[in-house]
Amino acid sequence: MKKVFLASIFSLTLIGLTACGGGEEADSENGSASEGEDTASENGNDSNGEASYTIEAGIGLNNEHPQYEGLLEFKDIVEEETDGDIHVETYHSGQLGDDREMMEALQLNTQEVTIPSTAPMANFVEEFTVFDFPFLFPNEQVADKVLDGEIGDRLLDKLEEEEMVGLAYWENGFRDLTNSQHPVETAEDFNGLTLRTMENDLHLDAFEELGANPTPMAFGELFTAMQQGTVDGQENPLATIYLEGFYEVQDYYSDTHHVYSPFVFLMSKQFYDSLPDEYQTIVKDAAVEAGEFQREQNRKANEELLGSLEEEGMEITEVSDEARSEMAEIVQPVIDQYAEDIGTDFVDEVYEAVEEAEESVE
Ligand code: TK8
Repeated sequence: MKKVFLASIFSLTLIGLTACGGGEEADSENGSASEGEDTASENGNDSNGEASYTIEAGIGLNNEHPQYEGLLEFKDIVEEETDGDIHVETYHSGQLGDDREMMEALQLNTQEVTIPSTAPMANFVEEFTVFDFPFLFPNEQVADKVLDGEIGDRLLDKLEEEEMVGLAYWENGFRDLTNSQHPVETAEDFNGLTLRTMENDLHLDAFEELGANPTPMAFGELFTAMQQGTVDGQENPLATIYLEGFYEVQDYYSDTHHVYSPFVFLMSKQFYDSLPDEYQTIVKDAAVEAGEFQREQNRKANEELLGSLEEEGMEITEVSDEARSEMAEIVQPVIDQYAEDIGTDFVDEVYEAVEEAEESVE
C-alpha cells in the first residue's frame, strides 16, 4: 500500500505547486468550495433547525453526475421518512475533500456520509481490490448480482473494523481510456502514455504492465493535471468523462471497458451507531433504494453520452474483443499476484459467483 501513498503525496505537492495560479479556474470549472457560500440554499442544506440529526454527505463528482442525483434521492427519502428529523446536507465536486480524505473524516466522525470508488477503499480493506480486477465483470447485470449478493455483503461487513458502515453498492461504471496523444486501439498503444490512476496499487501495476507510465492522483487534481499536460490521459466511465468536461483537455476516447468500478455508500460507524434502530433501517433502505435509482440514471447517461463526446470533437476508438483479450492476458500476472495477496480462496469464490451470476442473467 505504501507505494501509492508516497507517490500521491509527491503528485499532490507537484499539483499544489502548479495549481496555485490555476486555482480560480479549476474551482470555477469544478464548482468546489469557493462557491460554498451560496451552496447552502442551492443544495438544500439550510437546516430548519428542528432536526435531531444532521448528515453531511460529500462526493467527489460534480452536481450534474448521476452520483449526485442519487444523493439527492437519498436526501429526499430520509427527510421524508423521518419528517425532517434527520437533515441531509449534500456537497459535490470534492467540496469536502477527495475519496480518501472523506473516508478518513468518516473514521473520525467529522463527516457522516461519502460514496467513494472501491479502488481507494482497498487502502482501508484490501479485499476490495478484487472488485477492481480488470475484466472481472462482463456486464452491469452480473456486477449487480455479485455486489448485492453474499460476496458483496461480506466485504461491506469488513468495513466496521475501519469505523465505517457500508450501506449499499452504487455504480461508477465501466472505465474507458482518454488521452491527448494518439488513438488507443491495442495494448501496444498504451506504451509511453503518462496516465493518471486512482490511488490503488493494482491499477498502478496493471498500467505499468501494459507499458504506460501511471501516476496515482486524487480525482480533484485530475482536470488541472490534464490541462497542464502533467499527465497525457486517464480512465473513467463515459458519464464522468463527459459531465466533468474532460473533452476540453482530451482528444482521444477508447471504450476499453477494462474495469467495472462500483461505488460504495459509506456512513460513519459512530454516527450510524448513534441512531435509533428505526433510523438505522431508514438510512439503510434509503441507500439501497437511491442506489437502484442511481444505477438506472448512470446507465442511461452512459448510453446517451457517446454521441455528445463526438460532438465535442473527441475521436472515438472502438476497441475490439481481441484487443481486450490481449490486454487481459498482459495484466493476468498482476491479477495473480494480487489474488495471492488478498487470498486465492476468496478470489476463487468471487470468480465462481461471477460465473453463477452470468448463467443466471443469460
Ligand atoms: C470521484 C472518484 C471518481 C473515480 C476516480 O470521487 O477517482 O477516477 O472514478 O469517480 O470516485
